[in-house]
This record gives sequence, structure tokens and C-alpha cells, in this order.
Amino acid sequence: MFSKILIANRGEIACRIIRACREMKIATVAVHSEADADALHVRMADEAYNIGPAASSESYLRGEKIIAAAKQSGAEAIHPGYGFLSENAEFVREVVAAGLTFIGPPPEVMESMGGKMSARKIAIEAGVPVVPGTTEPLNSYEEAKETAASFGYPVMLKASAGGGGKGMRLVSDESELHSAFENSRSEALASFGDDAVYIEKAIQRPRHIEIQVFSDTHGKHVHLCERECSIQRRHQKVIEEAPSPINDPKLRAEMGACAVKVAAAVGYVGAGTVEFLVSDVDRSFYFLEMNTRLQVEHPVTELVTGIDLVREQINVAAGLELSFTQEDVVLTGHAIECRVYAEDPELNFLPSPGRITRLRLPQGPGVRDDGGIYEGAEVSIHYDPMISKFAVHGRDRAEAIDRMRRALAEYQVSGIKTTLPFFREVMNDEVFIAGNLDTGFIAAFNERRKERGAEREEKDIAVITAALAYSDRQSATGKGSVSERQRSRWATAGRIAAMRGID
Ligand code: MV4
Repeated sequence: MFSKILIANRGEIACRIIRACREMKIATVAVHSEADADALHVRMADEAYNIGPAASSESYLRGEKIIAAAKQSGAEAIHPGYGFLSENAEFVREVVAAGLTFIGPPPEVMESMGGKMSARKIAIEAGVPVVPGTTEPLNSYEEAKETAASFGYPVMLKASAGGGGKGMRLVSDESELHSAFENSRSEALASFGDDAVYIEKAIQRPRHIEIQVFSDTHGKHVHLCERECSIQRRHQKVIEEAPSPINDPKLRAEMGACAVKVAAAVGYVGAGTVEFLVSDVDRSFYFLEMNTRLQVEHPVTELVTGIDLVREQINVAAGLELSFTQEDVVLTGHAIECRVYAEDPELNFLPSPGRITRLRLPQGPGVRDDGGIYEGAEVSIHYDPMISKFAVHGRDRAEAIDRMRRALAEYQVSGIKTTLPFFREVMNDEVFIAGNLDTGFIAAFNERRKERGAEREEKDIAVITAALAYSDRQSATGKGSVSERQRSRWATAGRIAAMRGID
């Protein structure tokens, strides 16, 4: 086992990895930019190295500086977290060449899964269903037209090198195809330096469900069930849960078996995620892509399986066998995670950097906060504005939602705007509660919210009028006990919320 690990990341995920190392009695090395000298991950690690200016391109993306820090500190392995260099095959090769262990899959596996067309080919060869479409780039508009016609509209144009929806175009009919094809190609070229574009049949308002997989260097491949990640905004996940509200053991077993087939076919090692689109019409599912890293939303899987995914990653990288078998993976209850961002939901999620002047984290049964900040910390404009991932665990989905509502009411952040008020509303949304989730959720939720806002305004006026009339009567009759008048602001806030019916 390693005695010292360098964490090539920042924020909550660096803190999460340091926690696993501490439990395993492994010393930790942080790296940080000049802007992050006082960051939480630097305070938590046993030692820290400044690797350059605030811009990620000058610090967290500079592989050679990170490797130099690892050598200087005597670390034997590098954990990349997610983002930054976590899926950079060239970095992995440099790490290995420097005599260090990369905690993640081999570079060839990253490359095989990095290209979407190559990933589709691997899935097809493994006998896993993929969305009907091509596995070769479209060479001309003529070819795009013929292919689209053969699959039938609507179709999706996708960049092979793509990610985050870049270069993706939904095409409803042939009249839209020409400009969509040109735009998709030029966006792909500008974003990835590669204009290869292919076609898929479009799945209407699909669910995004992904399977966590784990593989060791001894040829064992297992899955840890699914996460429902349909609630996304601009291709960024916002709320994730495990299991999916569909909660169908047969579907889970089928998708799990397919995910394991993909992992085995590519010779996977470590933690990975196989993404699927699931049609809400007939629950047919299609392989989409495989992510070769630990994902942001891994805590919901940890909560329902009880397995520490970071500990397992470190074990696998050290050459140990997986500590569990497929039969050992048993789901307990339901977990929901909200990504807390330093963004203003009232201003179209505009980033809201600044100093956190007050921080009160929820406590009590079934709550887990994976944060990267502290009271007094500065949220910088230089990096992703996610300040914490807040997750709850209950015996079933209804209990998890109750718990999330209660805990979100306890959660207080001052000094910056956060997405907490947005989550408080979603937890009371009837469609969310019913679990009818698809990738169109946020757009539809915003529509419902507008309608509810108008209703609530009327109700607020009624509540305030009633409260004023009541207090007038009390003062007129001289009634009202001392305890009544001195009721805590907590309880008062709770009562007003209850009268409004919004928690
Ligand atoms: C699709 C699709 C429908 N049909 N592919 C979006 C990001 C990229 N990773 C894949 N995406 C989609 N691919 C076909 N053939 C719909 C989406 C999609 C989506 C997927 C998951 C979560 C949110 C989404 C929002 C819009 C579109």
C-alpha cells in the first residue's frame, strides 16, 4: 500500500480524497494555485505545494509541475479527482514515466472511451445496445442527408470528440439539417480541434441513468447499481439520486450487466461510469458513453451501497483485489444529492463569488455534506463555483425527500448567493416528488414555478392580512402569553412557512 499520495485537484473532491487517505493512514500532499493558498484542501492535507498562478492553465492543468511536486514530496501515487487532468491520457503516461502510480484506468482505456464513435464501437462489439446511428464520421452534407433519412427524424448530430453537449444539435426535419450540420462541425472544430460529427436517432425527453462500475487489475468487473442524473441544467447535473425513482430490479440487473460487459470489453481498471439514455416510453436503454474517472455524484452510490469508492480506487491502484463481489452489493434505502453552487438562482444562475461570512451546515440523521469551503473562505471566480455537494439518505425516497427538505432549511450560507433556495423549491415540486424525471425537468419546472409564483403572491397577501388581524385582536384584548410573544425566530419562521405551505 502507498504511504503518501498527492491529490492533483482542489475543492471538495480534494478534501474527499484526503479523508479516505486519512482513514487508510496514508499521508497526503496537496497542490494549490496562488489563489488557493488558504483553501480548505490545503489546510486539510499534511503538506502542500504552490504550483502557480490562479488560472487553471497555469496551475491545476500543469502536469509537469504536479509531477515535480509529487517527486519532491516523496509521494508514490497521484489521485486526479475529477475534471482537470483526470481524463488526460498523456498526463497518465507522464506520471507512469516518472515512476509514480496513477490512481485511475490505463491511458489506452481512456483513449478508447474518449472518442464517442470509438466508445460506440466497443459497446456494439460487446453486445450492448447503443442509440441507432453511425460509427463513422459524416463526410459531407449529402451523406448526412441520406443517413438521417434512413434512421428517420428527429436525429441528433454529435461531435465525436464531444462532451458537455458541445457540437450537439437536435434536428427535427431535413430543412434544419444543412445549417445544423455546418454549425455542429464548426463548433466541434473550435471546441476540440476535431470536426468529426456523426448521427444518432434522437430519443425524446430521455432519462439519463448511469451505472457505477468497478474493476481491479485481476480481471474482476462489478457494478454498483445506478444513479438517476436526469436533472441537469446546460448539461451540468444539478440533482442526482440512487437508486433511480424507476427503481426496477430487472432493469437494474440488465443495465448493470451491460455496463459490466463494456468495462470488461475495454479492460477497465478502477472506478468508472457507464452512461445510458433510457426511453420513458418503453424503458428501452441505450449506451451513451463511459466516463473514466470518479464522478462528482459518487456519494449517492456510497450512501446506498456502504462502499467507500475512493478507498476502493486506492486499493485497486495498489494492485489489491476488489474488497467486495457482485453479490456483496446490496442497496439500502435511497440517497439524494444537491450540488450547492455559488450562483444566484434569481439571476439565471449567475456566478456569485465572494467571501462566505457565515456558514451553518445541516446536522442530524442521514445527512452528508461534501464541502470544499469554510466560514471566512473566499469563493474565487477562477474555478467551478460548486461549493459543496449536499446529500441525504433515507429508508426510501419519500423519507429522503423529507430529510432533504428539513436539512435544506437548516443549511445557511451568507455573503454569497447559492442555489439552496432553488433546491428548497424543487423538493416541494409535485413532479419531482412523483419521480417523473427526464432531461426536460428544469425547463418544465421553471414554467410551473412561474405559475406557482403568481398563486403564492395572492396567498401571501391573505396570510399577512390574517396575521395582522389576529395580532390586532390579541393587543385589543390584552391576551398573549410571554412565551407566545418570545417564541424563537426559528419557530416563527417555521410557522410562517407552514401557513404558506412551502416549508
Ligand atoms: C442524446 C439525447 C437524445 N437522443 N442523444 C446531452 C449531453 C450528451 N452527453 C448526450 N446528450 C443527449 N444525447 C440522443 N440520441 C439527449 C441528450 C440530452 C441530455 C442527456 C442527458 C442529460 C441531459 C440532456 C439534456 C439535453 C439533451
